[in-house]
Amino acid sequence: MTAARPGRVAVFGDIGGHVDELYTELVRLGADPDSLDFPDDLTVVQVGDLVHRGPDSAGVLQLVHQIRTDQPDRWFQLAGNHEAQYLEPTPRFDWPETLDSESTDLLRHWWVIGAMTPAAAIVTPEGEWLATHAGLTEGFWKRSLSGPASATEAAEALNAMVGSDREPLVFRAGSMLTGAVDLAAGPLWAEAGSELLASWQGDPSIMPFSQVHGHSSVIDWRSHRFLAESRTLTRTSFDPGRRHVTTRVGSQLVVGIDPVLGRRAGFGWAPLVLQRASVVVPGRIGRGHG
Ligand SMILES: [Mn+2]
Repeated sequence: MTAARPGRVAVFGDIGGHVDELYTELVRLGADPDSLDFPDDLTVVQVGDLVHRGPDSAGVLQLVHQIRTDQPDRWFQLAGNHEAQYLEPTPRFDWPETLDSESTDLLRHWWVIGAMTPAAAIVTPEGEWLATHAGLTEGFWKRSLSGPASATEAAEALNAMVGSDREPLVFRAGSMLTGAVDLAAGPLWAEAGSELLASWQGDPSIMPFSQVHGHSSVIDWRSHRFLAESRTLTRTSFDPGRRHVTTRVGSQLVVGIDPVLGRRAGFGWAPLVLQRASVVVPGRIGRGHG
């Protein structure tokens, strides 16, 4: 278990191969433009999908690898479905790009040593947040994790699946892969509106912690088309300057931060910055294999 000291925790959405966008945001947060040394109060959680789509996936991985080597325990990496393309055993999807062998080896290495995990918890004075790539659906929380009461316990249960015979559950698909809506879709695949948010609408009061996720969004930022049912949208606010979507679920929040950078980016976006926060990644150290 790793806990960084309390400070600013910047949660980055899907980078998708946009190394220049990532660099610019880190410098905006106070990282040194040359060394990328972080200011003392800054820790990063990245929710996966570092790679694919944009111009330089290998460059993104090299940048992240350099930061993590130079500054241990300042960058916590989660796995997205695009990283999972290179892990075993996972559902594969058709994608026109393939990473080079160095990039592939790095992702597999991170996974087996626990340096890239399904989940992290972020602890703040106001409460706990669970960070995953796609969000934790109510069905997965209840049936696959037995309903953990805190984000730290949820992250612990998710991360403990890796390297166990339950590991395939981490990659449980959802409608984006199968076409069929699944209110127990897994934390790397749940679709934001129809699966993640819809799953908690039966009884929103039972979601025990807030969540932050990437992967998909209840708004198409280009067309401004909404991709969720009206009872979700009435509880949702949009921050187009940062490309954040915040939905109230009972007394908790679900914040979607996938900026949908696409192939060319070229618009404003930002990580979600939580104050007086610390990151807890159960299972990250001492898992004993790899
Ligand atoms: Mn994704």
